[in-house]
Amino acid sequence: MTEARRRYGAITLFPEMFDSLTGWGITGRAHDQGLWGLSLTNPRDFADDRHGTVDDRPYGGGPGMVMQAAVMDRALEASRQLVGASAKVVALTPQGRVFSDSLARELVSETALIFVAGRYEGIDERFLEASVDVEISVGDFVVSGGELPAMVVMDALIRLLPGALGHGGSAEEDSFVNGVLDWPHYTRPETYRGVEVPAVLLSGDHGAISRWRRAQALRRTLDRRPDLLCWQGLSEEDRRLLSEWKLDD
Ligand code: 9D3
Repeated sequence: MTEARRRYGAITLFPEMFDSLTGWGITGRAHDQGLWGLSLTNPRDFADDRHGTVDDRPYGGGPGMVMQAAVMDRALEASRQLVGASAKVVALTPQGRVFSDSLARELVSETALIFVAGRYEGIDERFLEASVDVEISVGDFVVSGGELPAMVVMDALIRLLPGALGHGGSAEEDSFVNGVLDWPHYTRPETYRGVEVPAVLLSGDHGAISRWRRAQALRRTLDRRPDLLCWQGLSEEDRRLLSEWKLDD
């Protein structure tokens, strides 16, 4: 049994932004290979009036505008026609569950997903309550709309599709999976601005190189992201590498 093609939909006032996902890099190649497809729906096409109005002033007052529930529901109905009636609906909102590797692994198991990207101050809560399965935030910072967050989430899912990374890569080796950051990388020249590549990497001793890389990864995780380090997951060898901490390398 081969993995089913993923069908993704996006509801957005700026559908052209998603060209960067279909057109470039790993996600673009996976798209060309037919691993995933994207259907775009613009709420503007489902406005009540001839001007394409999709927003209105917030009840209770205050700044900004709110995307109307009825417009969003008509756009969602149209997207379901394209993506499939059973698609789960993901809205990108600053109030959502913070995105993570584990949420990516949950979502990639869905064959069909519709991503709703808001603009202005947000989307009418009645649409979110009635029609959205999960709200996702990409972190505790503010961006100008849901499009870039939707593309971040979609990129993370597409990388997990079998075949998307080609032969060189494995999604299992990526950081956050095993709770350890990457080790430092070097390429030619051997000396750059007076800084030499660590000698062990030129030694040809593959055992020593593996131990050095693992030690660097563990130390950098402890140093920069101690919240990630999963102590129970460490081997005896890992514990020894960490205890041999030296300031000079
Ligand atoms: C004054 C309250 N602001 C909420 C934090 C208003 C507001 C700012 C920015 C409302 C919406 C937005 C647009 N951002 C998103 O739609 C968004 C987002 C984000 O800003 N940060 C992290 N994840 C996400 S997902 C969607």
